[in-house]
Amino acid sequence: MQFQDILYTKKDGIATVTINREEVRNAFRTLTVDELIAAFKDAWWDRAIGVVIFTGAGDKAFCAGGDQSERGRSGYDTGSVGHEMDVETLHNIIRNIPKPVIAAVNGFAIGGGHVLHVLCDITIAANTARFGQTGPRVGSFDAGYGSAYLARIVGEKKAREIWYFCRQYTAQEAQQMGLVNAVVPADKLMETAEAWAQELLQKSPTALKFLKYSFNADSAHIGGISNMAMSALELYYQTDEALEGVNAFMERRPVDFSKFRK
Ligand code: 2NE
Repeated sequence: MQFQDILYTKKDGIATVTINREEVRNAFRTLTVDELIAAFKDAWWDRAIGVVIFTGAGDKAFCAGGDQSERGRSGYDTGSVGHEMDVETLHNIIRNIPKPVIAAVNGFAIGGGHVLHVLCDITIAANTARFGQTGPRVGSFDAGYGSAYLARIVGEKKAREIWYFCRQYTAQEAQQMGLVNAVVPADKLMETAEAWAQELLQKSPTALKFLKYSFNADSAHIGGISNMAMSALELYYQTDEALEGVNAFMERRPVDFSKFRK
């Protein structure tokens, strides 16, 4: 398969999906999301594949979320793809692919990039990784899986802190709050992810599939919240308030939301 924004390889039962936009800390644009969906679909149907590893190119970032240079009043630029950014389908495919997905977080997992690792079955972090949400700072939110499912993992208080304050957390802090399964030296990240994947390949694929689906079933109602949240986000992006957030980031200036307080 030919891709522009991602790398996709398959070897010894493991599919590796890599966001390849290092120059923007692996932020995703509309095309990136489409390519990620295509790669996950391929891994879904390939009977030789038992586990997917999801990572980012380089040593700085797993993913810095949506590409803010492509964001305007009508949301993310449709680019060459011709339709709106379909993050919701990407979230659903990571959740529903009947095979474990391991996030190998090699740097920043921030904003929508943080949500992507949260949705993976397992997260292994480099000791250099940093985690956090930025929505309320850049005029965005992911009030579906990004918030409600995150709260299941780290608890309500911590999830609210993560979203409201937009702080960054180290890999060690992330492990303490149950957000990652293991922290390893950066130069051992991929070999550790592959070793965990190999271990999973020794297990019954059908048992793993039913376990994944049973874990999912317990939080499936969050899908409805996601539908609502993504639709609300489209409307929010049209406002001056949301534009102030993205413009401040792109102009490298402090953000000023004071006039939007009600
Ligand atoms: C990721 C982070 C913390 C990295 O900081 P640092 O200091 O290591 O790098 P720097 O200088 O900020 O970034 C390096 C280059 O990458 C670009 C920057 O503009 C910069 O470009 P140049 O100055 O070299 O030309 N870059 C980084 N992230 C980008 C992004 N998301 N879009 C476009 N360009 C980006 C720091 O860069 C950071 O905080 N990035 C922004 C994170 C963010 O706010 N993401 C969007 C959240 S909203 C979202 O993802 C979303 C959603 O909420 C709902 C649906 C869909 C998406």
